[in-house]
This record gives sequence, C-alpha cells and structure tokens, in this order.
Amino acid sequence: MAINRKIQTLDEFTIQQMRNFPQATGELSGLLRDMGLAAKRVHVEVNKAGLVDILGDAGTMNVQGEEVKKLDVFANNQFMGVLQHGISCAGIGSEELDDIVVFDDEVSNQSKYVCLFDPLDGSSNIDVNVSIGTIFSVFRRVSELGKPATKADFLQAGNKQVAAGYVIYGSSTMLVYATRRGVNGFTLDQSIGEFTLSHPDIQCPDTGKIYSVNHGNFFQYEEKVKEYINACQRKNKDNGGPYTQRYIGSMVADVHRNLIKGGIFMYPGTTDKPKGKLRLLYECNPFAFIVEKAGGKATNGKQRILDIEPTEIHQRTPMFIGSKLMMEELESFTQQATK
Ligand code: AHM
Repeated sequence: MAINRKIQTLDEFTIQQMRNFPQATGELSGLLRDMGLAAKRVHVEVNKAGLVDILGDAGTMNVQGEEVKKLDVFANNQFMGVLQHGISCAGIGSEELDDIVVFDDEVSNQSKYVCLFDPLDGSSNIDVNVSIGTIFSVFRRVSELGKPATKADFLQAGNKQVAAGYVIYGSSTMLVYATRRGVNGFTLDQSIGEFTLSHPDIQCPDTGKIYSVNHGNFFQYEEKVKEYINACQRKNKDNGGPYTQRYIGSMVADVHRNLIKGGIFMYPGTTDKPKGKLRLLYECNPFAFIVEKAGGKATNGKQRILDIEPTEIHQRTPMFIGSKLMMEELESFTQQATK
C-alpha cells in the first residue's frame, strides 16, 4: 500500500532511494545520514556563535569548565568523528588538516568510500552572522578493499565522485546533496530535529540575472575575464539584463543562491595568485558535481572542473560555475584566441 507522506526526512529519503535499487548495499545512504547527523551538531554550535561572550572565547574554558574550540575545529571533529565511527568510510581528507586520515581498522578497511570535506567554509563570516557552510565529496575507493585506503583514493578526478553535497547554516539550515540520480535539498525542521525534503529534484535555471565575483580583485584578473565582467555590467533589457552583482564572500551561500535562482559565480586567478583561492578537492569538485547534476556548468576557464586530474590534496584552481547559458556566454570570452 502506498503511504502518502507529506514530510519525508533525510533518513526516510535515503532509505526510499535504496528500496528503489535493491542491489544497493546501503553504505552510501549510511554515509549521507552520518553527514546529516554531524551537520545537526554543527548547526547547534553555529547558532551559539553570537553568544561567544557569554559562553567563552575559543581557547578559554566555558561555564561547564570545558575548553571552547574554534568552530571550524569543532566542525572538523564532528564530521571526521561520525565518519570514523560509521561503517561506510575508509578515510577522510579535510581542508582543516594537512594530510589525509586513513581510519585503518577492520570495519573501515572494508568500507567502499572515502570522503573529502571543508567542514566550515567561509568561517571568517562567523563573527558577523553571515551564512557559512560545509561542503563534501564522496569517492568510491580505487585501492583494494580489506586494506587501508591510500592517497590514490583521494586524488581522483571530480568526474569519479559518487555523491557530493553541502550544508548551509543560514536563515534556515539546509543540506543539499547530489548523486548521479539528481540533486535534492532538505531543510532542518528544528521542531523535530530532522532534515526534511523541501527542494526535491533541484534544477539550476538555464540563465539568471546574478553574477557573483570579488570586484576588489578586478584589476588583477586576466583581460578576458575583465571583458566578461564588463559585459555583465553593460546588460540591459535589450540583451538579457540588467544583471545584479551579489557577492557574500561565503561560497556556499553564493553558489546556493545562484543554483536556486540562476546566476554565475566566479573566483578567477589573479596576478598574485594565478590559481585563485578555492580548493579543487574540498570546494570546487563537490560544487561542480552538484551544479552539473542540476543542469549547470563549471570550469576553470579552460577546462571542465570535473576533468582536472588532481596531483595534491590541497591544490587550488580558478572557478567559474553556474547557469548553463551564462557559462556559455562566459566561455565565448575566455575561449577566444588571444588577440
Ligand atoms: P575560507 O577557506 O577562509 O573560508 O575561504 C573560502 C571563502 C569562500 O567561501 C569564498 O567564496 C571566498 O573565500 C571569498 O574569498 P574573498 O574574500 O577573497 O573574495
């Protein structure tokens, strides 16, 4: 008998997806549920951030006599902890840590997946109550099951991801994840303490009116990027505009908004930092996977982000991501032969 449910929690949704694929082992569903659990714990702490004067600064003792940890360290420990104590993950890479962590115990060595994450992206925004987020990426191991994971498991091109997602701690807390079957968004219902399906089958609009870039770096961008930004500013009602510039400086919030409303987000290379600021494995790959699954595109200006073969876990790349037609317009500038 079909049950007509109005509310579907993240756990119910992942279990339902498994029922549709009887050959699935449930490991990936378990991993996604683990991420949801850690996200709820981080949500609670992020919401206390404004109370830091009352609860104690990072590094000091709080009223319970516990040491207060920096939020990004706290978030890192939560995500690493749930994955280490779960049954789906053989090891992690984190933007917070210098090297990968291989769990190397009997259960973990049998696990099919490794996970890379940025536990608290945009953390410089915490002090001013601006949205921040967690970003994650899941790969199937290439190393032998039954043995510890290896670096090669983490250094795979983004097109090998089996799932990717993000959590946005904003006016509400949302978890969005993509698998090859599509992109779905869940909003945390605080009355029941559960992520509930609120944005099924997210599709990125083919075009939009928003471009997001750090204009302060404008004079350091390469000429073709400057020309595209100038073109965005010349948009009017005769050529698809006017465009609006929106830049929070918190990638999760900027890309989330553009994914839902349509738009383009750019973090180009600069003369000082030709590879830009964003990390391929923790920020660019997961978002490229999610936005492509939703119908958009992501490149480094020359090549699809998902086709970049990584050589080191903390490598950076320029990033252009968003609505398909806006990305194609950008490419008409960046792929022009140099004059
Ligand atoms: P972080 O790793 O210090 O949190 O920096 C990452 C953030 C992204 O969320 C955001 O897109 C970018 O830095 C903004 O950088 P900038 O201030 O240079 O524009």
